Amino acid sequence: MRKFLTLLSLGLTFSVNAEVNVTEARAPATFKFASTGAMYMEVQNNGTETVTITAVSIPNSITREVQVHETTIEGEMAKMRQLTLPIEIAASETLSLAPRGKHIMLMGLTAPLTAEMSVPVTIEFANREAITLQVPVVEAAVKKQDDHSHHHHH
Ligand SMILES: [Cu+2]
Repeated sequence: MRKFLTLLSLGLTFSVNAEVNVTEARAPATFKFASTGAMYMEVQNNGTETVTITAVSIPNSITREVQVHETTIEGEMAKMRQLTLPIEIAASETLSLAPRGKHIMLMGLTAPLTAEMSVPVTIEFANREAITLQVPVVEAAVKKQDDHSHHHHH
């Protein structure tokens, strides 16, 4: 059975179970024609055993596919590579999914992510219950100039 948790405000700490807390979960709003989006959160393992994330999923009604990526900076180029699950979080460690680092990537959005919505994400673990979080979409901090939409000429 899954636990359903609702994120009421940013920074709220979830007691997912005795050992795992998820904080700062959010997804930046996207531009109107964006086909991809990102999701960030801090997953803290407060226990004494390794926690293993085996799957991350978001309903098909929102995005075609979910991947976990890592951004690396090579020279002046930011490159993303896909990480393969499972991902382990050692005892007392935090998996930080944050801008310019590891992140959850929504590939093939069915509609743009807008600030009024929330995105349900289900995280599955080895040997413990899956959790579903309602992750709020927040206004993106990135400048509009960084988006590709201005390359359209009519
Ligand atoms: Cu990515």
